Amino acid sequence: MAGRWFKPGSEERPTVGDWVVLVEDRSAVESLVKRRNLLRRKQADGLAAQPIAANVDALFIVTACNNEFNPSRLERYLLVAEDANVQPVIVLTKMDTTDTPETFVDAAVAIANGAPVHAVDALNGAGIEALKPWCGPGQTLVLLGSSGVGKSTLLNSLAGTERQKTGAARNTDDKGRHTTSHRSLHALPDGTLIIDSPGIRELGLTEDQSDPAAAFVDIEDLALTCRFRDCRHENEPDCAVRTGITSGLIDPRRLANWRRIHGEKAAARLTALTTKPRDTPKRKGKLARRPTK
Ligand SMILES: Nc1nc2c(ncn2[C@@H]2O[C@H](COP(=O)(O)OP(=O)(O)O)[C@@H](O)[C@H]2O)c(=O)[nH]1
Ligand SMILES: [Mg+2]
Ligand SMILES: [Zn+2]
Repeated sequence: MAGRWFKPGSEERPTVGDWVVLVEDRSAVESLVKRRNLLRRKQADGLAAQPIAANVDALFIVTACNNEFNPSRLERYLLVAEDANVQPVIVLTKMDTTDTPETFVDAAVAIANGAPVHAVDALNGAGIEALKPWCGPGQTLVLLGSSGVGKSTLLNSLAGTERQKTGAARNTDDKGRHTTSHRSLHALPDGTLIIDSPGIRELGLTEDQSDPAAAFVDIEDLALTCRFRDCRHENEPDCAVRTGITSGLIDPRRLANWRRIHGEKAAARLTALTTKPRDTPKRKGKLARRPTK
């Protein structure tokens, strides 16, 4: 890609899943074809959004039937899918390692907002038939989830051959090493395109992304009947959300996660207001010179 591609923000740059027009001798990218959608996450510096993949038909949110399973993290992934208007599918790997995979399935269904939830043994293929409706010619899937949950293993099983190296998880904490180091797109024999990615340690949400909407529809709906429009569901009188918790309608963990995400959103707004335009080299220099504590 010519240097001019690196002048605008990273969202304007071709990313995995994009279609591009090449110059006639195919030596350079001429233009970027308009995307259908773009999955993105917040960058480590908190400023710009980082593209994950473009033109995606389904986001496979991969987690395992073990200690890695975390509903609050799943809710973040659901927001990422919602932001891009992409169909989320929750895939629970390692169902062969537990006697009670249904407890993980039930916990995922409780927060999935109707998104499909499937338990699989990614290693030996049990259960992966259920993922076939999202496969086929022209279908582009993205695998996202923590390191070691079995994303690359699932890709290999769906492909029928070893496309990606996989890593043995450490037994102590169920966390894997980062065996996959970069995003890659794989064409399967049946025409499916699968984008494998390294594990995401921390899933930051961008300013506009962190507006909990459909992923927290139960809380948002109840909030409409709080006495105050800007109710934070803390000490305000006539708070319908807190009443919902007392009556068992809302899981307190969910409200805590909703609050945390709202707090991050406020912080992101503040950053956006107090910093110069994104991606400028000047700003980066400034950050680099800031004294470390
Ligand atoms: N028993 C079992 N092991 C799995 C399953 N999925 C992945 N693994 C193992 O978990 C480890 C990490 O898998 P890997 O695909 O590299 O995870 P990734 O970091 O998400 O790509 C490997 O040792 C896999 O063999 C599964 O469904 N069942
Ligand atoms: Mg991997
Ligand atoms: Zn309230």
